[in-house]
Amino acid sequence: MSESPRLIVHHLEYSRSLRVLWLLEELGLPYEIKRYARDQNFRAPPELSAVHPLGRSPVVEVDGHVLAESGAIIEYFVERESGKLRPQEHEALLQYRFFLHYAEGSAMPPLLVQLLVEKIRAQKVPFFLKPITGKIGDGIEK
Ligand SMILES: N[C@@H](CCC(=O)N[C@@H](CS)C(=O)NCC(=O)O)C(=O)O
Repeated sequence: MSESPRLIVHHLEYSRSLRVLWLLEELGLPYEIKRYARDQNFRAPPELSAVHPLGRSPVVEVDGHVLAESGAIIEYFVERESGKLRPQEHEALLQYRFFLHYAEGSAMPPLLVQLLVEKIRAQKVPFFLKPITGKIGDGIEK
């Protein structure tokens, strides 16, 4: 009996690599997970940069490649599995492609800005600086 090839998901906690794990579950593909904890600044640890120069998650090792970018990883597996999960009908295919790109292209940037604003607001600063950090947050949010 032949063993299935090794597929490793480099999974950072609280991250987009959940998308890849979800996809692999839907496709029924066996995989291993290497877990990474975020540091005190909520950043990825340096070990991830040793796997891929972007130093971000998700990263997947598969078929002799090291793949990064969640959208590219998703396309790789959908194509590799003979288009499983990709709609055939034209309108549905347009929607599929729209949402694949919408996630990173349009949905994530404002969410990241919101995260940044919340971090600025939560920053511990002397009380007389609070109005200033508040104004910075308001200014970015506009
Ligand atoms: N556009 C990339 C974004 C990758 C990315 O920024 N991942 C975040 C987690 S959701 C990360 O690794 N952050 C840790 C850091 O930047 O230090 C993708 O879709 O894979």
